[in-house]
Formats: sequence, structure tokens, C-alpha cells
Amino acid sequence: RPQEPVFMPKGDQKKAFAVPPEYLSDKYRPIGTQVTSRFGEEANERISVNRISIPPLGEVLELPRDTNFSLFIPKHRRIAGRLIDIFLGVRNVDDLLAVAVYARDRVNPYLFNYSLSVALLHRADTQELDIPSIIHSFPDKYVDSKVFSQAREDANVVPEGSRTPIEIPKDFTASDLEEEHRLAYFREDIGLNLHHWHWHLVYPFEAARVIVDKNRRGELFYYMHQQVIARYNLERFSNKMKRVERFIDWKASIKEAYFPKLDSLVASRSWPARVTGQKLQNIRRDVDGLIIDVDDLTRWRDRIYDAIHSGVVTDRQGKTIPLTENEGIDILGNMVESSILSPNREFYGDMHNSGHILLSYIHDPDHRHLESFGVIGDSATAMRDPIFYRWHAFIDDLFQEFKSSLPRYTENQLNNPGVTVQGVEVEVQGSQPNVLQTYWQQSDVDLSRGMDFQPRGAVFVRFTHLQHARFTYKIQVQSNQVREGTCRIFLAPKFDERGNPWLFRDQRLMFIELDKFKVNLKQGQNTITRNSGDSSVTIPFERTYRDLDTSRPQGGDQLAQFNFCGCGWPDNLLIPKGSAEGLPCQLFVMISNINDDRINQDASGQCNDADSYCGIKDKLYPDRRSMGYPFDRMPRNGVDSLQQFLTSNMRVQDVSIQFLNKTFKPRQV
Ligand code: CUO
Repeated sequence: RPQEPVFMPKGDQKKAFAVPPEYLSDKYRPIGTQVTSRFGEEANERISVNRISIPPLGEVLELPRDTNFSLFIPKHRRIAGRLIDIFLGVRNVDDLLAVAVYARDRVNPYLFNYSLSVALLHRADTQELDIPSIIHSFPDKYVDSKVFSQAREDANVVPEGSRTPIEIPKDFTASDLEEEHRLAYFREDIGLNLHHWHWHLVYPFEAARVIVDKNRRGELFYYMHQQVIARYNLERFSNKMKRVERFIDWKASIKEAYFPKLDSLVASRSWPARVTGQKLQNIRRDVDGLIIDVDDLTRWRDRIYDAIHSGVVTDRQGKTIPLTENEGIDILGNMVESSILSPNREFYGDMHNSGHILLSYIHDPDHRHLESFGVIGDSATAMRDPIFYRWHAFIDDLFQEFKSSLPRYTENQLNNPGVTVQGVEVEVQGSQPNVLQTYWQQSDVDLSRGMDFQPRGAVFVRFTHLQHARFTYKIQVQSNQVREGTCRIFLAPKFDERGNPWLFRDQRLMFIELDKFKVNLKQGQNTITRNSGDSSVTIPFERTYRDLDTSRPQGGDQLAQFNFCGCGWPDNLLIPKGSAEGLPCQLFVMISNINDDRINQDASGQCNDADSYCGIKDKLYPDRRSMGYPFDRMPRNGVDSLQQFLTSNMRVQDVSIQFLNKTFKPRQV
């Protein structure tokens, strides 16, 4: 079993649980003393586990231990919700430990890990407990399956000090014969998939209402995924490919295939591949309690479009709720995803989640081959598959349809009178100004925690990922008085796929957010300096991979933030790949009027360094504007180009992104 107990400490301190015999599962009870003494001998600390009356696990036990688990499957998430409730419902940490220990050997490992992680994130008394990163619990969801047999061999044969990292080739899922493979470095980036897993862990769409109902979560669902598509498109441009095509013809066959080459160690099965030319089919899978027709999607889509065009949604009681200028997108986000906050799930359905399901079972819609779902059926792996982006491009288009119906921003809503941005420059380490640089970098990660074999010890895997040279923005601002403002920095390609200049209405959808931060301006001339590593979009590389982190907080508040803060765009993907000759881009900088931005709250002491896509734990989203402002709406009349869009508090600087085809050796941490 690859899974480690969630409370397992690091290093060579080994703790063992002294467990009441009746907690052992049926399989182990007859040999209880042998089992406990085997592990007990290695331990240098014993923790006694309370004997309490365990709440009945009921249907939680219905999911076999050796199957895959997906939050997109309603039955699975109902079961997860039940287990989360059990973990949230016990009186204190000691009782939680007792229930967790009892459940651990009875419950599906993925289900157990997910439910306990959600509970630890949300219980007031567990804010100081650390959750191991999922890459350490389930490395099989993130790396080439070939690694595991090599790792086992190394662990058995090679003494710990003499092991060399096992190298994962950069191109292990396909060859260049497949055009979409050019984007594999992005789709299969470990940090990207960890971010996505964390985002959905922090913003579950079904659980107790107190957990789901977070500030603007529907809007954030729209915005975070909109940015994923914008960023994917910039990567496509970097590779001389056109924008991702929406998946809208649900009767047509899908040309992009994907062969993940991942094995589930828990299910002891390979993740199914999606071959080329497949079509969506109606799902009839008794084993998952799933009945979905392709026509269901069509009906939900049409009803959602109706709601958008009429500007109102109809709730379960038949009451109408207006989709207002500011809050409408939040309602729509919950409705389309859908979450339990959807005003009417019966009528507007479960559009986006069902798309994930239909695509993930395209190879075995009626379970005749006893196959499980493909990678798009799990938020930890979904972003690996090209079809993910085509599906989300359709979902995003739905949201854009709504955004297009909103009043345009007036000049007043964009300008910040008295503030003029006079100049912008990007200083790049080791390069000329305004030329961003990217390259390949190798990094090592220890995956031994997720592997259960003797003798133990570190097993490092070496992978190759995109990286960029550090850079600094230097922004010259003139202000007619002392004031605060919000500096918003975005990047978009300068030309479209044909090399033509953009119409602003199209280019606005291509902007990726790079940073957003508060500035204090003095009267007169100001120079704002900001480092790329401080971006409000990203978390540091070390935090993405957790155990590489040398500055790891040790307890208390800091640790609570740390758990939440696994959510954040990976720093190594802040800047798209660009091209050898340099991809021409436009860097947009704006200082907006703080009076319309400000949220009055104390966000200090909380994880707030990746709030753009993830929000802040237990706080309001720290920006009052609509997410994506100022690019989230159609331009005012007469604005056809970015230049015409600009007010004096905005400025555009031409930059290029140059890719150096070099691979740098692993960082030493
Ligand atoms: Cu993140 Cu479709 O929502 O995967």
C-alpha cells in the first residue's frame, strides 16, 4: 500500500500507534500482536489511541479499497461527504485520531486521504497539523509509472548513500508525431497538477455548507479556470499552435488522444488511455451509480444559455434570481460547475462535472470492460489530458457569453485621476531589459514516503520542467497626491495566430495575470520595484513540493497557512515558454483606484501570497473588483485596440519571451 498515515512524522523519528484490538480490521485482528510488534519494534515513540465508540462508517465502506476514487462521481463525493462529516463531528483531536486510525485500514486510501485532508483544513483544532503533500502520499498520480519498479530495485539493492536519482524523461507520454505533445511539458508539470488538486481541495463543490460556501467561490471557479485557458493559449502560441478549440460538437469524434502512462498503485491498474477518434456516449455504470446521457449536457447547456440571455435564473421554488453585474458570475459559476450552492441543480444540472465524467468514461461507458475512469476524472490528474483544455474552453466561453452581456466599463471605472503610469521596464537576470528568458531545469523530489517497501530511505526522482530567469518590474508613476492604489500586471501575446494585430475584444481574453499588489504612492514621482518571485499568482517552487522547503514553518499559525497555501500557481510556470526567436508580448500595467478595490479586513498573518487564483484562507477575496478586471468585459464603444483602451493610469510595454534550449542541472536545496 503506497499510503502513509497522515500523521506520520518525517525523518527517522518513527511513531507507532498503540491501537485497541477491536480497531484492527478483520484481516489483521487474528494476527494483531504480530502486526503491532513488527511495526512497534521500529518505533521510537508510541502513541496510544483512545478507545471511543466509533460512529458507523456505513456506506463509506461501500467503495472497495482497491479501486480508484473521483470527486466527479456523485456517489463517491456523497461517501466522501459522509466521511468528512464523521471527521468533523468528533469532539477533539484525540477522538479524531481514534476514528482516523480505525478508518484507515477499512476505507479506500484515496477517499481516506481526501476526506481527512478536508477535515484537517477545516477543523478549528487541527490548524496546527501538517498534511503531507499528495505527491508524497500518492506519487503514482504524478510521475511516469516506470519509476516505481526502478525505485523498488534501488531501495532493495543500492544502499541509501549511493543512490542516484531516477530520471524521468521529459517526453515520456508521446513523440513529436503527435502535435499536441508539444504542450506536454505544461500539462504534465507536477506543480501545475498539484495546484489544481489543491484548488479543488480548498474549494470542494459538495460537502457541508460551511465548507463549500466560501466568499466568491463560484466566481473564482470561473476566474481560475479562465486563466488556465489563457495560460494554455500562451503556451500554444509559444509552440506555434493556434488557440485551443472549444469542445462543442458532442456528437463528433475527438481527434486528440492521450496515453497517460500512469499506474495506480492503490488500484493496481493502469490509468486508461483515450485513443483518437472516440465519441461521447451515454453512461450507464451501475457500479458508480451513474446514468448520464449526452442529451443531458445539451439540455443543461441550453437552459444555462437561456438564463444568461434573460439575465435571471429560476430557483427550486420557481422564484427568479437576477444575474446582477457583480454577483451574477458567482451564481453562474456555482450553477455551471455545479456546486451545492447552485440555485437549481435539478434544472440547470451538473454541466461541467458531467463533462469530466463523460470524457473520463469514453472508453468504457457501460462498464463492460470493468475499466475505471481516465485521468480527466480526477482533479489530481485532469490537466494532463489535452481534452481538459477543450472542455474548459467551452465552459469558459459560457462564462464569457455572460460577461459580454454586462455593461462595459466606463472610462471612470478604469481611470484613476491624478495617477499617470509613465514608464515600465522589466529587468531580467542575465538578459537585456524587457527580454524574459525561459529554459529547462531539472529538480529532484523524494518520493519514498509514498512507496511501501523495505529497506526504506530516500528515493529521489529527477524531472525536467520549465523555468524562467528571475526578473524585476520597474514602474514609473506620477501622482498628484499621497495615495494608495492597486498595481495590476498582465501579459498577452502581441499578435494573433496569423501574426496580425489584435482586436481588443479578442486580445483581452488572452491576458494572463502576473501580479497584483498594493502600492503607496507619494506626491510626485515614484518608482515601484517588484520582484517576480513575489507574484500574487504563484507560490514558491519549494512550497509546491513541500519537502524541498528549507524555510518550512514549524507550528502554530504559520503551519495552518502552509496547508492552505499548497494552492497557488507553480512559480516555474509563471512565464510561458516563449520561443527561440522571442515571442512578442505586451506587458500591461495599471494602477487602479483603491476606493473601488479595497476590502476592509485584516489579511495579515494569513497565507496571502497566492490570492489571485486561490483567495485567502477564512477571509474575503482581497479585491472588490470583478475577477479579471479590467479585461473581463467587452470594451466601451470606440475601443478596438489595446492602445485605445488605455487610460492614463495604464501603460503597455513591449516585451519578448525568449526560450533558451538548455537544461540546467538540479538545484541544491
Ligand atoms: Cu478544475 Cu474541471 O474544474 O477541473
